[in-house]
Amino acid sequence: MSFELPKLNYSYSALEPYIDAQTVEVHYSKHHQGYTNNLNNAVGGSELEGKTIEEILNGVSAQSVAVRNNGGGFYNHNLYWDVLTPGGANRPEGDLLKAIENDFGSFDQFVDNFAKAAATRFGSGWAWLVKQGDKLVVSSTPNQDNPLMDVADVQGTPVLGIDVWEHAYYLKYQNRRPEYINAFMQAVNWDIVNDYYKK
Ligand code: MN3
Repeated sequence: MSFELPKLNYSYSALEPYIDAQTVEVHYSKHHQGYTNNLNNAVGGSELEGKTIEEILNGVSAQSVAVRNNGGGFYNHNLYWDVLTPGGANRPEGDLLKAIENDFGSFDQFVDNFAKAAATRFGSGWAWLVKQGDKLVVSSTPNQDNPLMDVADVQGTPVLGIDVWEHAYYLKYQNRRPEYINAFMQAVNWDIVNDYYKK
């Protein structure tokens, strides 16, 4: 069994004007495909074969740098494209909204915290909304690390993640990472984030 690049359920231009078609095409068909291929190469023939990606990431401290980087890259981009699926609620509702209000004070305060974590991550990495038991927290990780990894400073289940590698925004936004973060937040499908929250 090997890991497969999940189908993108929308066209490359579907995230415009927030994320341009060329960026989506290269990011999905080159970067995400590359992490997937390299993960399969790293896992093939090892004791990791047959494990889920979550199982691999939970114990990643015992694995090679290739498994850590490409396993993270595979998982992180699966989540990224999923939460950007066009349509759905543009703000959280129900239990997720209540949890955000409980843990951050308000949705706007959460957005501020999340955007700040994304903007201040030095170099390449990700910012996250993370479920820790009944609690929600914001964190960020370097490279392709994520909160499922036993090496992460803040551990838990990711429910929303933003890629702040330059390959995610440079063609359209160049050095203006905060503009990309703002655009990303307007493209998030909160119905799907809610599904991750409830899992
Ligand atoms: Mn990326």
